[in-house]
Amino acid sequence: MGMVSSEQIFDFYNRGYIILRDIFSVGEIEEMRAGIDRLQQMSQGIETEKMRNGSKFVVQNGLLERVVWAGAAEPVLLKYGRDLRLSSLARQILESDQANHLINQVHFKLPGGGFYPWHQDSAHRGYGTSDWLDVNGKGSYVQIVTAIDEATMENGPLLFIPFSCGSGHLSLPYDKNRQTFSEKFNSADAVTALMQPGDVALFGPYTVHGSETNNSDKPRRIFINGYAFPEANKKVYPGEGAGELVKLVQNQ
Ligand SMILES: O=C(O)CCC(=O)C(=O)O
Repeated sequence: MGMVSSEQIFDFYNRGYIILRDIFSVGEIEEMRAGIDRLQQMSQGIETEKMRNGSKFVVQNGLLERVVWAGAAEPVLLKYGRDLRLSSLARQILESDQANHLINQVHFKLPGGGFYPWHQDSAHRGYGTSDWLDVNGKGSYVQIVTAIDEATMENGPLLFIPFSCGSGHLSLPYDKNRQTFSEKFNSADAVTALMQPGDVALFGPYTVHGSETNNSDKPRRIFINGYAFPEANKKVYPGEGAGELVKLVQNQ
């Protein structure tokens, strides 16, 4: 028995994303949030980008934007990034009993910050370069987003374009500070992922997604883990231990 049904796996590959409710308990989210708060403390004094305690801290316009390979500086985040539930989900989606753990990252989306233009994660993985090969022909990658704070209409929730994954990699233009316009998808189709703390969204590398600026007065934090099918990735990711080949164990 797995974490998701065959219908959910179909949706993942067809619509491009699925959202699972209540995967982590209130207590577990509290533990993650405490680690994330400590990361924010650790970021003091950083103006742009800096490696600290094995993680990479990225600050934009005076706001902490993300911590890359967060589990090096805060091992509790590596523990949860490799939690049996996430590992089991990655195993079912990738149909593999091992994967490279490429992403273990926190997005802070502090008030006034956190805009992400429409994009496909295949571009970030290096699709079309020697860094990346879609070895299983189905994307070879799963992005798993755990909501730490409630995602509301005001605080820049994740937005997905359903079925945008159908044509594979779209070579969309990408400028972090500017919205992406393309005739290859219709932004009017966007679906808002309203999530509660402990909910988890899963999507593939070809799903067009993005998010707007946080217009609320509280952070909208998410914890992201990305797993790649073995041999798909050749890129060296920043962070001590990033990219390790791990066993994907099935949740009983
Ligand atoms: O934090 C966000 O809203 C954007 C997340 C994202 O683009 C991703 O996980 O690939």
